[in-house]
Amino acid sequence: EENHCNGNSQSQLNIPKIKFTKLFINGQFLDSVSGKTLETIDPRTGEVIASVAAGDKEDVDLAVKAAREAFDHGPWPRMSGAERGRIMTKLAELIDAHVEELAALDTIDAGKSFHLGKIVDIPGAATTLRYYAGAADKIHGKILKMSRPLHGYTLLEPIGVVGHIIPWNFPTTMFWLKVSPALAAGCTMIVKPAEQTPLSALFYAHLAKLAGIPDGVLNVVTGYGPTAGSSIASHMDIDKVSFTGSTKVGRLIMQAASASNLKQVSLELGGKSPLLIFDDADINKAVDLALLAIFYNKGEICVAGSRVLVQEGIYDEFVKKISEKAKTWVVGDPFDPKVNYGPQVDKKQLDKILKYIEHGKKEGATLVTGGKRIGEVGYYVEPTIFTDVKEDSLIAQDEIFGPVLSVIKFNTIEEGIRSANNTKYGLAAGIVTNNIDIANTVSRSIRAGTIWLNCYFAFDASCPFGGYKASGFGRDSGMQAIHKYLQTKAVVTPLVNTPW
Ligand code: TXE
Repeated sequence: EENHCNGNSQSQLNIPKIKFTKLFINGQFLDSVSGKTLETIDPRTGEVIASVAAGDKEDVDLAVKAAREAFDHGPWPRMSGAERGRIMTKLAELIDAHVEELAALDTIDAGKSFHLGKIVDIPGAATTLRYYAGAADKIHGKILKMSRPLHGYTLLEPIGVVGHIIPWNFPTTMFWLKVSPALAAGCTMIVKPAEQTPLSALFYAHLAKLAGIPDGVLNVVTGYGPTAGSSIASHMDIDKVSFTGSTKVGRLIMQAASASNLKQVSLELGGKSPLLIFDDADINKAVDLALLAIFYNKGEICVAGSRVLVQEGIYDEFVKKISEKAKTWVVGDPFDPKVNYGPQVDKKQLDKILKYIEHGKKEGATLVTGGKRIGEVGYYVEPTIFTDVKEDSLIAQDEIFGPVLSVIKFNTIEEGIRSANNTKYGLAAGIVTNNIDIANTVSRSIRAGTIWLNCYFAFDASCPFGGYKASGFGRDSGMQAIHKYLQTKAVVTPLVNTPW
């Protein structure tokens, strides 16, 4: 238990000066029309960091007007892809120049590790931007091979005004995974960050202006989901909404899109991703991978390996080792480089996690380590592991979105596959084995958008990312993501002497 320290020591020292708290519309920082604000909270202490403008329908309307004007008449969709790429590359350089400050904003806003922010999240955002900057001048249609004497070709055109609604668990990564391909495609956009984590998004708006992104191309409307968020989903002049968040809100977004202007929708939703560990695995490596898969970012990650399925032959030894090793994970102030993870994002998530832990106990699973809140200040939860979990129980089916692992036993390969697929979700899966036949068979048999073989969280800008089943549809990341923000136009003309 000595590894679990409370996170409120010296917390005030690490709070950077908050420079941007207003909506960013048409290249200007503005108060909300209503004058309303929302308070963003430091999850290390529960204290208010800053009051940020709370946008609502009127503000979304202004942002959409600016984005529509920029799309219909502005330079962004009309300039060459190479020129868009040049500006995006400049923006990536500005992000690199502000790594510490940006990482600190995400740490105080979301309780994320400052160290990982500096080496993963923030530089990763610049990498994403550069990837799409390089793609911006390689977007083109095809010549068609027609069966009649016709000449046909396709044009890929930007889809128009995009609304991005993003969550709080990766404020930086999510922002750039959505914004970068949309910028490359020549779209204009409105981003609504989560109400828990508005700070870095506003800083990015400022950097975008410095880099030379024209006014109206990238607007940021901070605010709550049912007000600002739903105004985006039901707006009559937004052409596409790209959402990452809960399955519950994903359904609302689709309904709103359907009931308004039939805007296109892509959804990246929850998960209950399995990590399958086979008898032949190196058990120590498997234990470390399983711990990383569930406890990275305090379990607040859509692809968390929240179900570890272990084959019978190594099950007992695995359980013994993982419950011991979990105790070496250090929970505390996310600014401390020795700390593995910090507080959950807010009181609501903390309460949700603790409720599921109680459920797990009642359902008869064995709690082998953790299970409690740490301290009374901040929203810290112990690394928690349940074993002998029944695959149909609530803790094995619901997305807990916290540091709570279910360990489940399986016998044959077929049973492992069946158990892995026994979920409404299909975002990711991990497989640990050195047997190539098992690796290939299981990879093909699991209905999920990403399979990590002998690794986990192996993300890359070039790698398509998204869900099967109730984890949503559409792909962020990779070249596929650009096509979310494009549409195809076919142009056809008769060849000379074609009888028409
Ligand atoms: O998500 P919401 P919450 C899951 C995770 C978590 C649970 C609840 O299980 O515990 O969802 O989290 C905006 N119209 N994930 O309540 O509400 C909201 O303002 C339009 C997994 O925070 O879905 C925010 O910007 N927008 C997920 C965004 O939706 C609305 C990451 C996400 O918030 C809206 C986050 C509405 N009616 C949570 N209501 C992942 N896939 O990684 C809310 N929003």
